Amino acid sequence: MADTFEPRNIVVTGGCGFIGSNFVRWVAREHPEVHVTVLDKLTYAGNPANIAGLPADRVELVVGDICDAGLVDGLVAGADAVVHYAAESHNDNSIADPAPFVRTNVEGTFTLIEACRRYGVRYHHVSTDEVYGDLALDDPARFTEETPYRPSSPYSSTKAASDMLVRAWVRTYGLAATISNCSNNYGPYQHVEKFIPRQITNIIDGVRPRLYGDGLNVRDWIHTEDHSSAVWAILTRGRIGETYLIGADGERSNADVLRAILRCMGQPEDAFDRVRDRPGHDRRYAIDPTKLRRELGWEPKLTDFSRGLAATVAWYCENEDWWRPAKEATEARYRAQGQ
Ligand code: NAD
Ligand code: TDX
Repeated sequence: MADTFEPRNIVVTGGCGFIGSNFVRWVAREHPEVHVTVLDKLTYAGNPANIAGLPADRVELVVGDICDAGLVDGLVAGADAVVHYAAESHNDNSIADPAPFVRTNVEGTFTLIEACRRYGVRYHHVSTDEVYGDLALDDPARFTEETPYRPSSPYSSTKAASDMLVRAWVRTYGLAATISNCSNNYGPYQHVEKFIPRQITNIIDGVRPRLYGDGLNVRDWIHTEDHSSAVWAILTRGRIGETYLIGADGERSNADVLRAILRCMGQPEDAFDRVRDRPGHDRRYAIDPTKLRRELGWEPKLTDFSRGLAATVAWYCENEDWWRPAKEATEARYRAQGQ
């Protein structure tokens, strides 16, 4: 399907994080006509190495805070579109210290949409399925665009708040915005605090993986490449003011994912420890992506989870230089939480 909006200059916030950097590399590969300005504060989760080696005339990094209205104004004024990935993204951190989540996720979004409103710039808001709360394991339902918001954690409540700001700006000011709510991403460049990279790197280090609670919680996994193609489809062909759910029919329990990692790495399937559960731990997420598929003709490509997981394991085995510097501090934080 042909793109109906053809941006040439886009600002990608959080483009040095996991999903943002995968999107930047995807755009550089698939759309060489597009210039990308990455705006990233380089928090503990941001790493310029994630976008290193891309053509300097097409991808530029500006180090700064999305809450800095003056900086944001200058960048947005010269752009056709803003794709907003920057966030504090980790649930466990939000439970330990919610303050940066409110600031970056709520105030940061406010700063960006104000600038987009001022300059009439197209805005795409990257959000999460966690805004819908959770489902019971035996519930036949999946989340749709009509599911009421019911966030559980400090992280997901700040993402829900940011979605609400965008919806209000669309209705009140006519902001040219779309919103996507995606399920759990996996793939290369994901921080070692997250479930899959944490367990892979623990096994590399000879440390037993850690499963929260009974491990029956279900997450709906999608490869980050498929998330990127979906965001591009929505940015260029989505209807203004609409929300699209992104998912690839990838529901799996944490215990199953962990056993698959152990198998893939030649370990016994029971070589893990159960640890203290996450407070307020959501039971199950599940996305119904019908609207995105029907309306925009989007289809995920990397739907073979075992293959994607094996490639991800191989990436962490081959890129120890990338993750090693973050590992010790991350595990120290978990130790302090009894996890
Ligand atoms: P991440 O933590 O890996 O990356 C976040 C990036 O944002 C980092 O580069 C960080 O430096 C930057 N950042 C943080 N605060 C900033 C600020 N104030 N100003 C500028 N930059 C700042 O996160 P991720 O997992 O890549 O998630 C990216 C986005 O996708 C988030 O909005 C998240 O809510 C959403 N999302 C994530 C998932 C997932 O599975 N990880 C699923 C659905 C949606
Ligand atoms: O060591 C662990 N053991 C464990 O059992 C860790 C780190 C996690 N878990 C469990 C908790 C979750 O049920 O694994 C599941 C996945 O955990 P995370 O990787 O922390 O992801 P989650 O909390 O599901 O949130 C992710 O998906 C939605 C992203 O971090 C969010 O940014 C996104 O919005």
